[in-house]
Formats: sequence, C-alpha cells, structure tokens
Amino acid sequence: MNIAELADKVIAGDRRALARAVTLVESSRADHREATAELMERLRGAGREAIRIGLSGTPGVGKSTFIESFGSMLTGQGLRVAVLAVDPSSARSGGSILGDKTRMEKLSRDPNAFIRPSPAQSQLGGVARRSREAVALCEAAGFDVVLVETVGVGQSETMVAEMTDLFVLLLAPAGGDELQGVKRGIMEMADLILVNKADGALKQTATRTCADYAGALRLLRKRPQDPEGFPKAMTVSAVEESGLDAAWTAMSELVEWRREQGAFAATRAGQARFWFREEVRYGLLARLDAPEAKARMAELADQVARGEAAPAAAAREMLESLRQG
Ligand SMILES: Nc1nc2c(ncn2[C@@H]2O[C@H](COP(=O)(O)OP(=O)(O)OP(=O)(O)O)[C@@H](O)[C@H]2O)c(=O)[nH]1
Ligand SMILES: [Mg+2]
Repeated sequence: MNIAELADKVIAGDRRALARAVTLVESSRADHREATAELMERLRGAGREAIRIGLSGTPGVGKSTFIESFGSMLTGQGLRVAVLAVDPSSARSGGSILGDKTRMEKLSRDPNAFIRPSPAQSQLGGVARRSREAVALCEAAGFDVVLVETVGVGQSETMVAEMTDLFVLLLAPAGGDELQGVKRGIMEMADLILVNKADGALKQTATRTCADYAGALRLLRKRPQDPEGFPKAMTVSAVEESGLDAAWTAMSELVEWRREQGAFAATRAGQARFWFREEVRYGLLARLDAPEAKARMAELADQVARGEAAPAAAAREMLESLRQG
C-alpha cells in the first residue's frame, strides 16, 4: 500500500480512502501499525482543526437518537460531521453504532456525514488508541465536527475525554434519588450536561432534573478552562429536535472562549503527551508478548521458582533482554 497516496486522498476528503485509512489504523498487525505511524505523521501537517466532541450516556438515554438529530442539524448548516464510537464491548455486540444504523438512518445516508462503529477489540486501551487515531484521520479529512460516542460505564469516558475538546454528558429525566447515580468523576469531566427527552409527559421532570444538575455543577470546583456559566446543564429533546440549536451555540461559545484563552491548545498538547505515553507503554507490553520474550520469561520464571535466581535479579535480566530486542 502506498501510504503517501493514501494520505493525499484522505486530505482531499476522499471518503473511500478515509474508510480504508480507518481500517488500517484499527488493525493490530505489526506492518499495519508501522504504516499507521507513517500515515499519522503525514497527516499531522494537514493543519486542520475540527471540534471534537465526546458524548457519553447510559444505555437507553438517547445517544443514537441525539446523534441523528444533532448531526443532521449540523450538516443542515453546511458542516461536515463524523461519528465514531468507543465501546470496548463491541467485540461482542458487533458495534453499538452499526447495530442501530436504523436510529441514524438519515445521517448514515447524508453525504456530509461519516459514521464508523467502534473497532472490534476486547481491550479498552486498544479500542481507545485506535479511535483516537480515527479522530485525527477525520480531522485531516476536513470534517468540521467529530462526535465520539461512548456508553457510560466508567473507564471509557476517561479515554474519550483524552481525545476530545468537549465532553457532553447525556442524561435522562429522573427523580431526586437517581441524581446521585452519576459518578462524581464523570460529572467533573462534563462541559455540558444535556437532559434529554424533555418532551411530552417527561418535559416537567426533565426541567427539574436539569435544575438539579445545574445546582450540582455549581458545587464543583471551578476549572481554569471554563468561562463564566460553564459547565452548563440544558434540556433537549432528540425526538422533537428541540434545544439542539442552543446546545450547539453553547458548545461553540465554549470552544471559542477556550481558543482565545489558549486552553484549547493546552488541552490538546496535554492529550498528545498522554497518548505518547500510552503508545510507549503498549509498545513495551507488546514486546513482552513476542514469542522469544515469552519463552525467556517462562524460563526465568522457572529458575525463580526453583530458587536458582532471585525475582528482582531475574526481572533485571528479562528487562535487559528486551532492551536488546
Ligand atoms: N421521549 C423521548 N424519547 C427519546 C428521545 N431520545 C431517544 N428516545 C427514546 O429512547 C430510546 C433509546 O434511544 P437510543 O437513541 O437508542 O438510546 P442510546 O443511548 O443510543 O441507547 P444504547 O445504544 O442502547 O446505549 C428509544 O426508544 C428512543 O426513541 C427523546 O428526546 N424523547
Ligand atoms: Mg445507541
């Protein structure tokens, strides 16, 4: 495969090339990882900057419906929208987005949208690294907004927050007791809380829930990356397509402010550091997985078990052998 050509096509906005590039970055084959590194290096200079939005919420809260309406609204305004997912369970389910393309029927047919399910990997770390590269691919391909969806189950939010500029938490209308159900750590990550399903019989409850969360957000420690009034809680209805415009306005305001203050670039710089460290960590672990390393490991473990070597000394020897490898 000619990586230079692929990079050029991605930058030119060729959708098929983009899809091929995403497939490449999702592969764990050693030669593909190498090609990916070259590809990402080439795309780095494309000089494009999308707004990357992380979107999280528990199953059934309306993420797919929201992405369909919100994404269609944005493409309606002439913006190009990419949708990716980080879902470590997708190895089983076949991908959360793929499963409900029916819920994104309009968006999946939209020429200005690109939808990609979560890569099939069993480990969150693997899924997240690949998704992070897919985000950069979409950005280089000229998408204005990249939405990264994740199911609200804890760890995956942290990973998504490390690859996005904004973190949006989607919640359902709920009674007072359920308010505590949202983990503090996730609340602290949110830039915007959207209480969905603010329609019909649920409207009043949604308004009350929203006020409760707005109160809870005010109790959190002030973050340097926030202007006055953020993080913010708002109501939306993905089905009735209401509140979406206001939500987008709030997101744009926040991004603009952060760009002016330098917080936007600072966050991305911190993220680049994070992923660099992750790559090194995974690279080291991958070395341990090589057949020769595994054999050496087993050999040394036997020696330690027989009392022929102390654990620390054997470990040093192992690490030394990796250094040469
Ligand atoms: N009343 C109302 N129902 C909604 C709204 N948004 C979504 N729903 C309904 O909530 C249910 C779940 O919606 P999905 O969009 O599939 O939710 P999800 O968060 O993607 O769910 P998972 O993919 O399982 O995590 C569906 O029956 C939707 O029709 C809304 O704005 N108002
Ligand atoms: Mg869904």
